[in-house]
Amino acid sequence: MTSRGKFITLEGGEGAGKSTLLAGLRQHLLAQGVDLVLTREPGGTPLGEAVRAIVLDPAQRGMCAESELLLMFASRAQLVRECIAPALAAGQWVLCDRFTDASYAYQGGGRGVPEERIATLEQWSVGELRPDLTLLLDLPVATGRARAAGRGEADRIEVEADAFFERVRAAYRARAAAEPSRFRVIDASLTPAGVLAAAIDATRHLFGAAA
Ligand code: Z5A
Repeated sequence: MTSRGKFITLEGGEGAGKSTLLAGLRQHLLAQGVDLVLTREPGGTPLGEAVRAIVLDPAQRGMCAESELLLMFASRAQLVRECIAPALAAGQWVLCDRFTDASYAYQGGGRGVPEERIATLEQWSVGELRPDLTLLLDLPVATGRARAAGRGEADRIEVEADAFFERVRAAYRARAAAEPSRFRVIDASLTPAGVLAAAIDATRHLFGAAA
């Protein structure tokens, strides 16, 4: 019988270095012989990528918090059914750039949507699926924003004020503190090599453990 693969998610604020880490961690896991699927949220499926275009579109500035949250979960419900659950069931590992913790941080912490509402949507669209490991790249807001600043036009979420991103960061940290066995908080102000080394260290316990 094929044992379930491992599910790893990357989280953090703007410019924290998730994409940079994803590339390095991908190389490492492939070198370990892991059969790996890379994906992201919002996105990862044709439907999810269409949702991503809408939620990041600066022209959608009138989007209310509830619509934003529901769109994130529409993308997620599709991604779980079309990609993540089948891959894990086939024994593949899944490395996902953001997952449900982002909704708690951005729509919960950032926008003020009550946590119970997010939990209801999580139960409905994700069921019992949770990551085996969540790497939280933690960085002062100003540092992350400075890193992201050189990338051209800001998307609809990136134009939010610093106070919004401070609430997002606090919500992420609170989630990590509440679930220390799932989260590994990584100091994202380290060099890219330092961040990767910390992430590799955090994945060690996933190898060889029966699913
Ligand atoms: N969102 C939401 O609201 N609710 C949800 O449920 C979900 C998402 C799932 C899209 O996310 C948006 O959707 C996001 C949250 C929201 N909005 N915001 N803001 P995304 O993940 O696609 O976009 P992002 O958060 O804006 O990621 P990013 O800004 O692209 O950052 P990153 O991937 O974490 O960083 P990076 O591209 O690897 O690095 C940024 C720059 O820093 C780049 O020049 C690097 O070369 C540099 N860098 C990276 N690492 C380092 C280190 N260690 N030192 C120095 N410089 C570094």
